Amino acid sequence: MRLKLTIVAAAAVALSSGLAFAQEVVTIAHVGPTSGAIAHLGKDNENGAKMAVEELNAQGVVIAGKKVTIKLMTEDDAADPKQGTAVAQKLADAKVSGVIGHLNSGTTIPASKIYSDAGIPQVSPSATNPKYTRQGFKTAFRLVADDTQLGGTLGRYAVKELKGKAFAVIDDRTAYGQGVAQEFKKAVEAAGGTVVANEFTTDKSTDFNSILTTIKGKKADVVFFGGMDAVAGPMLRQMKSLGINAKFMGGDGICSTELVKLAGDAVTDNQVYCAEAGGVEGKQKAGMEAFRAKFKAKFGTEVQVYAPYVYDGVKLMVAAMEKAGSSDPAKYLPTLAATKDYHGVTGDITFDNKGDILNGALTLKTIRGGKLVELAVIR
Ligand code: ABU
Repeated sequence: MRLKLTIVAAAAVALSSGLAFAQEVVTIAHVGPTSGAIAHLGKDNENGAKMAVEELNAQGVVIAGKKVTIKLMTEDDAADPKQGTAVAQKLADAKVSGVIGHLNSGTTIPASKIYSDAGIPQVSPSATNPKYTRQGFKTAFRLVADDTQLGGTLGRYAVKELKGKAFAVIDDRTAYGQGVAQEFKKAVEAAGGTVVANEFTTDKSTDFNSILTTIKGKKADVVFFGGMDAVAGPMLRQMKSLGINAKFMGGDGICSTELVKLAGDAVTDNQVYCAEAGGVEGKQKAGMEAFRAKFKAKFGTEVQVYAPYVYDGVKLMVAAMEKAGSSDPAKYLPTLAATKDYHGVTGDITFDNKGDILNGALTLKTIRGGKLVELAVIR
């Protein structure tokens, strides 16, 4: 009873003299599409952020000699550019210390202007349209290779290794889909292939019979789709119904564990080729495997594509705050920009002067035996 009274009295004295018991809280936001057709990808990314924050708080974060708590604010942009900018404005008004996101290029690019104006560092774990880091914003960083590298590598591979001759190119009219399809086409033509059909759809479409019938008529032996897995899955099923046996290729947007489920038995082994815009080799593979196992144990699901990149994004942002001795964006931004050889689960991260990852990799994959299988890591 006496001890209890002493503690209450000490607390009262501390409060009256302005001392606070609570630890300082640093808020970092994650934004991705956690609703809509690609909610599985948004939730995958959000879970990567949750895992990083939980680990950081468990191990203890110290900024300028003081222990702080990292708080994760999570927002849904529904992969919609308008909702993306509304959420970005909300985060700027809330004065968050940093943002990890968005997932889509179509939301990341317009949101990046708002973060830049507010001076808030933004690390995208997955937006691959080159424009994102070419606007001159000092606050924009990207942890993955871009569409020039993705589309270019896939285009060359399609002609040189898959020996494709007649190509059909479809895009979903988004910043990502159009960009990656354009880069693929350029690379195919430069390598000697012929584009026999250019078609487009939307990121919400479910019926592709008309464009696939046109493509069948043009006798394409490779179909490239610039878009996301939620559209690619039904497209593959409709290709099968129409008797189109062409190879099917796409960028990182289709390179998910969900695509395998969505396409189901509509695909044959070595029919689908895609590339994740990152990858690890050699000794670093063990770290990635450990991450995947920990993620599955925690959330009960496999990693889709980019959860490890979000995880690294949160941790390297907090590492920059610790090194700079401040969570004030103006103070830790130069340290974040100077990130060099940060050892993440996605590899060693160094930013170039645009905020892009230096020497980014791609992992080429195919579907075999109902699973995504790695073929090669390419730089
Ligand atoms: N990079 C694929 C998915 C995200 C994007 O829109 O860029």
